[in-house]
Amino acid sequence: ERLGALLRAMPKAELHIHVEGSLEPELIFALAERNGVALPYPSVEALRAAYAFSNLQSFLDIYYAGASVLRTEQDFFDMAWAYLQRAAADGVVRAEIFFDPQTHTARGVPMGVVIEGLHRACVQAQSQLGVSAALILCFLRHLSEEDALQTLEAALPWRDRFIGVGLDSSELGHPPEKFARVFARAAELGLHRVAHAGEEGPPAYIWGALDALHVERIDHGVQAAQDAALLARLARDRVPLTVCPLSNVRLRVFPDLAQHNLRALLDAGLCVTIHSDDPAYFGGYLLDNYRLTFDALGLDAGHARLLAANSIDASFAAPTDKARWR
Ligand code: ES4
Ligand code: ZN
Repeated sequence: ERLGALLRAMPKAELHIHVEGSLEPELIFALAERNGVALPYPSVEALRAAYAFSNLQSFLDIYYAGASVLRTEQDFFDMAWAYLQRAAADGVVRAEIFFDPQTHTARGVPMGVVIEGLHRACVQAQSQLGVSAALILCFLRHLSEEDALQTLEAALPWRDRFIGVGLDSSELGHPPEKFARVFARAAELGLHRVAHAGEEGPPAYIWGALDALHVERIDHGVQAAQDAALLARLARDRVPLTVCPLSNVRLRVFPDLAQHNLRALLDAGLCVTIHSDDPAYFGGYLLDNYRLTFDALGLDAGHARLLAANSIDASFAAPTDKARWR
C-alpha cells in the first residue's frame, strides 16, 4: 500500500550491514563447491534450519562458519555484489559496508584479496546501480587490541579503499576501552570511527564508545534506554544509533518487534536509523526491516521521512551527495 511504496521510494542509507552477514545459504553452498570447502551441513535447507539463535554468540558461531567458504577475490566480489543489487532494489542510495578482515586473514586469505574484491563491487555499484558504496573495516572485539593494531597496519596499503573502522563480534566481556589505542591510531589516519555498543552490553559500553573511542555513531545502542543521562548525551550531540530491529528480535534482545524500543528512542529525540545488520541470517533486508517495524509499532509517513532523512544525515557521504538525496 501507500506507506510500503513510500518506504521503498525514499532514498535511504544502509549504515549497519556486515557483508559476511549478507551471504545467503545458496551462495555459501556455491562457494563451498567452487573452492572445495567441506561444510558441516548436508544442504541449503539444513543450513537454514540451523538459523535459530538464542543470543549474539550463538549467531556468531554459525556466521563465522559460513564465512569460511570465502577464499578468492571473486568470492568477496560476488558476495558484495549480490548484497548491493538487493540494496538498490530496496531504495538504498548509499551503503557503508562493514567487513571483518580478521575472520579471513586468520584463515590465510590475504588482506588484499578481501579488500580488492569488496572494493570492485563498490565501484561497480556506483557505475551500474547508481549506489554510492564504501567500506568500514571492523575489528573483532573478542581478539586482542594488539591483533587489531596489526590488522590496521596490514590494511594500510589499501588505506584509500575504506573510509573508517568499526568494532564488532562478542560484546559482553570486551568493553570499548580495550580498543582505545587502535581507535586513536585510526583517528590519526583520518578514518571515521563507529562501534557496536549496547546491543547486549550495558549503557557503560555506550559511554565507553563515546568517551574512550570517540566514535561518530553507535551501532545498535538500544540499551541506552536504561540510562537517562546517556539518552540526554546522545540527543545533545546528535550521535546516531544504527538500530537493526529484525536482528534484535532474532538475537532475543527484544521478545518481538512490537516490544522494540525504537519508537521510544525516537521520542527521546535521538537520531535513530534502521538497518539490516546480517540480512541473510535475520530474515530480511533493509526494506523488510522498515516495513515490519512500521507495522509492529504503528509508525506513519512522518516517521518514514524522519528515519530516511536521519540515515542520510548520519552517513559519511559527501555533503553534495547528502543534499541530492534529501
Ligand atoms: C554482528 Cl549482530 C552483530 N553483533 C555484533 N557483531 C556482529 N558481527 C556480525 N553481526
Ligand atoms: Zn552489527
